Amino acid sequence: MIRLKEPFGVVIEESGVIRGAKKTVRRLSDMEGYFADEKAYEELLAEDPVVYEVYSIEQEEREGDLNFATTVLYPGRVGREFFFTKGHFHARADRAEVYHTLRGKGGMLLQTPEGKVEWVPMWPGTVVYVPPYWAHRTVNTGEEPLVFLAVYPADAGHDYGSIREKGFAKLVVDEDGEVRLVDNPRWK
Ligand code: S6P
Ligand code: ZN
Repeated sequence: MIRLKEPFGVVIEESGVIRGAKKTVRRLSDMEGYFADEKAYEELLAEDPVVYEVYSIEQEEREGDLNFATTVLYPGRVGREFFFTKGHFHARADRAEVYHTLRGKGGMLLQTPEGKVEWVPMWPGTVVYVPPYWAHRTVNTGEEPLVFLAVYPADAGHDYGSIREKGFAKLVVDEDGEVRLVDNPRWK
């Protein structure tokens, strides 16, 4: 017998908060080794700013079901590098995802397992399709929080390992007020 779930609706507040959702906070201190400029990282650690918050509504890990979550990614930089989310492959790497940008300005860095990188700009109204097998990280290149809604399979899971070790092949940096993608010296 199939056990039917009850449908529901939630409100995404102007700020991106979903009340009653599971809240995950990522401070700078949770992101050791992620930013290229280690000296700038150590300096900013004194403040230990919140880099992003995630408000997620998740189901049991079952094929066919869906999770969704908002992310509030704050503006800021570590050295020249803009604040970003950790970034991950899905544990089930063939699971896709869709992002809908609600507020702010930035973009998504996507990368294949071989290291091919794409940059997709994000601003309110844009929808980004994350194909199966692509790692994904969002970057706030603006002055306001970047807020987006992600919808992803309930059995997708997260695989942070290789991104934590090597990062993405490109860094997103501020070069005299311009947003630039430059080679990541740590990428091998
Ligand atoms: C989940 C989806 C997002 C991110 C969130 C935080 O598949 O991609 O909800 O989890 O933006 O990023 P990260 O890389 O720390 O999970
Ligand atoms: Zn994802």
